[in-house]
Amino acid sequence: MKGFVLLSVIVSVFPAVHMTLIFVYGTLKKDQPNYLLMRNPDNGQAEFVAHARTVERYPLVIATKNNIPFLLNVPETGQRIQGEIYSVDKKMLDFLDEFEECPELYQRTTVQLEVQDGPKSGSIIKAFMYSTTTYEPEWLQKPTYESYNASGDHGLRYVP
Ligand code: PCA
Repeated sequence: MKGFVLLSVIVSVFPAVHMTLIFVYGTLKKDQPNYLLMRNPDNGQAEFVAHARTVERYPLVIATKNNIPFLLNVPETGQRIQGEIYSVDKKMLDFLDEFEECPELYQRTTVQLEVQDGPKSGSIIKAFMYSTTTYEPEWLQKPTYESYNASGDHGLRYVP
């Protein structure tokens, strides 16, 4: 019983121990087509942490007939990418892995981020993101974006 009480206290004081940081740069961002999936409690918990941009430059392109955003795992080309950091529980992480067809379509890799607001503003932190190393060579010739917007001037409407 004592052990249980102690454990409960530890879990309530450190609720973040079971959480994972995820950087989203595409359709999962606020106001983008798949954001509501992260807000649905049936999928798990996701808490907004901060806006951030990648420390490295990457090509963020829109590809396939469904106009899907992909951050290509090719550092030092493209731009520093704008996105949002969320703290997610295991249930949401599992949900997102499945939704993003990880590891077939995207691979969950780690990325270094510069935090842009909130208490950790200015610091460099690491998080997971869904990027891809399995792209068609011609994707490297596509226009790149610093900040993805499904309804941007590019006119490439995302097909869910
Ligand atoms: N969903 C993930 C990867 C690209 C996408 O559309 C995201 O928003 O980060």
